[in-house]
Parts: sequence; structure tokens; C-alpha cells
Amino acid sequence: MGSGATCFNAAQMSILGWAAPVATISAASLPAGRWVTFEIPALSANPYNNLLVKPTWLPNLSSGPDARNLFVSYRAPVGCDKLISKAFLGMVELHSLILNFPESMPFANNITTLEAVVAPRTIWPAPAQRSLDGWRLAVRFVEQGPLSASAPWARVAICRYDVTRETGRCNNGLDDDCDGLTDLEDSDC
Ligand SMILES: [Ca+2]
Ligand SMILES: [Ca+2]
Repeated sequence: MGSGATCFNAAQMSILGWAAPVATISAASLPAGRWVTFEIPALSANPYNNLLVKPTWLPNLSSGPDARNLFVSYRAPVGCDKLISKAFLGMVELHSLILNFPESMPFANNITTLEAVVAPRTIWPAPAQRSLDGWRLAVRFVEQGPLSASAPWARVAICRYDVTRETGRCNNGLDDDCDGLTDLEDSDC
């Protein structure tokens, strides 16, 4: 593919049994409108390296033919990622894995999709791109340790939303649209 020597992505590594989640997230552990923060090591620095998101708040993505999980990981230039492309270096990545790919299809259970690349100190998706289609999930890349460390790390916060604007929910203590601004901090209020 010409991308140089890099690790498999977090979803692929998990299929292979080479990676395990730091935390597994579902509706039960992620109430809507609340940011939950995790520290994750670089994908190549530790086998326990990803956040595994099971979108149980979305019936269409948690069961049936479209069921899929989301893997959140951090890429830094150590180990098998020593030569990782600049486009991904120091970035948080989101990969999805379709869970029920028909066995008759080529590459069944081995299709991963890069859903997003999140830069430091940004939130994905951008507030203007909130939609009730898709994951209804926001990922904030809060901060990162030095890329030159032997075990680079990133602090990542995630939040799930059930509205695209905070309007009308301005006094509940929640960041309902997951744009990083709660109640009256939010210009929607
Ligand atoms: Ca609110
Ligand atoms: Ca908000």
C-alpha cells in the first residue's frame, strides 16, 4: 500500500488477539451528556491500548446486520509504528469493525473502517457536524505526553449525545450535545 512499516490498526490487532481494551464502553457506563475521560497508551507501546465502544444506545448498530463496534486508539512513533505516516502520527484514530459480516463474503470479520482522525485539543465531530445519524458519539483529544517517550500516552474523553443542540436543556448539568460546553456555557442556551 506504500504507507511504510506501521502496526495493524486497533480493530485488526483485536481480531488477531494482539490487543485488548483499556476499557469497554456501553450505554451503561456512558450516560448521555457526560464526558468520561481515559488515558490510553500508544497502540504500539502496550497490548492494552484501546477503548472498545459498544454502541448499545443505538439499536441499529448494536444488533443485526449493521452491528459494529468502535475502537479508539492513539498512534505514536514507537515499536511497530516507528515509521507511521505523518497523517496519523500523534493522532487519535477511530476504527469501526462490522460484527456480523456474512461468512460467505470474502474477508468476513476482517473489514475495518477508519471513521475519524482526531487531532490534539479538538473534538470530533465538530459541533456543526452533529447528527443523529451515525454513532451519536463525540471524542475529545484532551492532551498527550511527549511523542519521544518510550511509552507515549493520550488523554481522551468521550461523550454520547441524543440531541444535536443544547437548546431547551440548559439547566440539567449535562453537556447534552457533547460540544464541550454545558448548559449556559453553550451558545445554544
Ligand atoms: Ca444541558
Ligand atoms: Ca453543549
